[in-house]
Amino acid sequence: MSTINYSEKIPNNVNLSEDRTLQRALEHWQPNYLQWWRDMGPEGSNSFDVYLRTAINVTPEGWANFDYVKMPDYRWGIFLAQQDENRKVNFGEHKGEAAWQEVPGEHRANLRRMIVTQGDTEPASVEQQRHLGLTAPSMYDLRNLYQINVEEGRHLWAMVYLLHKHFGRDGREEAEALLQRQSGDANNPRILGAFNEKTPDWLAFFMFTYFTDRDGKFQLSALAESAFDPLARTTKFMLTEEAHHMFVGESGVSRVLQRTAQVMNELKTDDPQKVRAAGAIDLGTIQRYLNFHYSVTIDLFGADQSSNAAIFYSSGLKGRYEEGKRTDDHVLKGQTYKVLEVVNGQLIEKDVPMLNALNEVLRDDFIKDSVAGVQRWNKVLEKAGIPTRLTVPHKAFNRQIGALAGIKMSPDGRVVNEAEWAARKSEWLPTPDDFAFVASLMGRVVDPGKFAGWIAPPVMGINRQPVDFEYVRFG
Ligand code: BYC
Ligand code: FE
Ligand code: FE
Repeated sequence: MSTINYSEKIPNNVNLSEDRTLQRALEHWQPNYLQWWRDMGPEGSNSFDVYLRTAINVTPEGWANFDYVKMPDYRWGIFLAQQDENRKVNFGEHKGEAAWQEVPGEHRANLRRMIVTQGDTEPASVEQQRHLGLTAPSMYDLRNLYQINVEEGRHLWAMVYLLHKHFGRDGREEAEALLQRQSGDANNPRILGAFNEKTPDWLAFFMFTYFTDRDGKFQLSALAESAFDPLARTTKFMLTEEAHHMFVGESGVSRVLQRTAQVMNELKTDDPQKVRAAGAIDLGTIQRYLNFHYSVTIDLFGADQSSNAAIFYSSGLKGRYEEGKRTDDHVLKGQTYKVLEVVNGQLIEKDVPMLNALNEVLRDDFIKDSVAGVQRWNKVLEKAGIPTRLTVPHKAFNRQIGALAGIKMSPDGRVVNEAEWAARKSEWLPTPDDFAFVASLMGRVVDPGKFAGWIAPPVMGINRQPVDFEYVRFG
């Protein structure tokens, strides 16, 4: 079933009405979700009409419909990619067996944990971005923020559906808990580190959607290989939505750079204070934001050696990025992979069993993908004749998870002592002064076609609409 049924209370393409018990359970969760959206979703936005896309079909061709929607009326629902009746498990110890339509008892706890962890990130990001609408640099950007927020809400629905359908009472309890944990809450925080950090301003938002939504891309790609077919199908569809989130981040940072380069050229200066005085964000601040978001995001891949990761893979729960395109045996027993470790103040590489290093394998795939976009950012500077380049910091910089946690490392990969770290931290990570400066630029600019002074307009609008289209009607 590729077309989505919108006549029901919960839009879906999973024949929800044929399972009354499940339908009732989800309809019971729905008002709690809406209450969470009103309490924790985008601040002050409930009465706005927003030009949003909604899924109408799960095939790659023309799945989206664009129209004005009040966000609390957004048709959040359950959309799984089409089923392949002949799908086989393509990695691990069950390789070659038919994909599972139900959860095998022995993998129940691990699958539930993974689905809960995935689900937890989605509302967390909405909470983190809750206040950004008040300081949007344009109506175009405001609409993109809201689009991302409603889709992250839908990603929560995707995981809650799996919990309700396949995990019984435990699943229903987990679905409630997903609405109760809160980003940054000291007593009941979100599960993963990056999702308890603040997203205080739009530069942070663009870095988050570039780097952290890209963790989403890689984790969802790994889950899209799962032997548990409903998880594979739902994450496959989520990936089609993720592309836009990363686009918002990549193009957002590009536009910031474009504006900064323009100011630097006009004033013929690379002095950060002069750039700031002219109302643009200096390149040093942009690099420090990048360093922060990159390092907290690569922590999301987990410990570099993890027996969980080995079990997830061998038992068929979670594959690698683009598992199907790889030419090895897809079982990986007896193979090794290089991970980093610090011994006597020196960073060394050591070979470990690959199955235990699969978090690191996925992290390295993520790193390659991230670096490519940073090079595209550098093209903006190059074209403007600015010699400075952005770089991603060393993998061991500012890490909190795994063997590299707590090591004092410069962004260019030197192990440094406490004294050097303390002296130079403010060159490497955003400072209170950086945050205060960026915050000082954040004012609400929402007249159609108008843009804040620290960011260039986009090349084109959304859904082939002009850049000065009325993307949000405030009513
Ligand atoms: N912060 O053996 P390890 C997205 C915990 S983003 C705090 O390495 P494992 C999105 C870990 O839970 C995609 N704790 O763990 C983006 C474990 O705890 P317990 C999200 C952490 O299981 C933007 C312990 O440390 N999806 O969709 O191999 C906007 C030992 O670690 C962290 C997923 O992550 C951390 N960073 O790997 C919106 C996919 N890292 O059990 C949405 C599902 C690890 O000892 N999750 N820990 O108490 C997974 O596959 C795995 O849970 C992880 C962790 C890869 C995250
Ligand atoms: Fe998501
Ligand atoms: Fe996303």
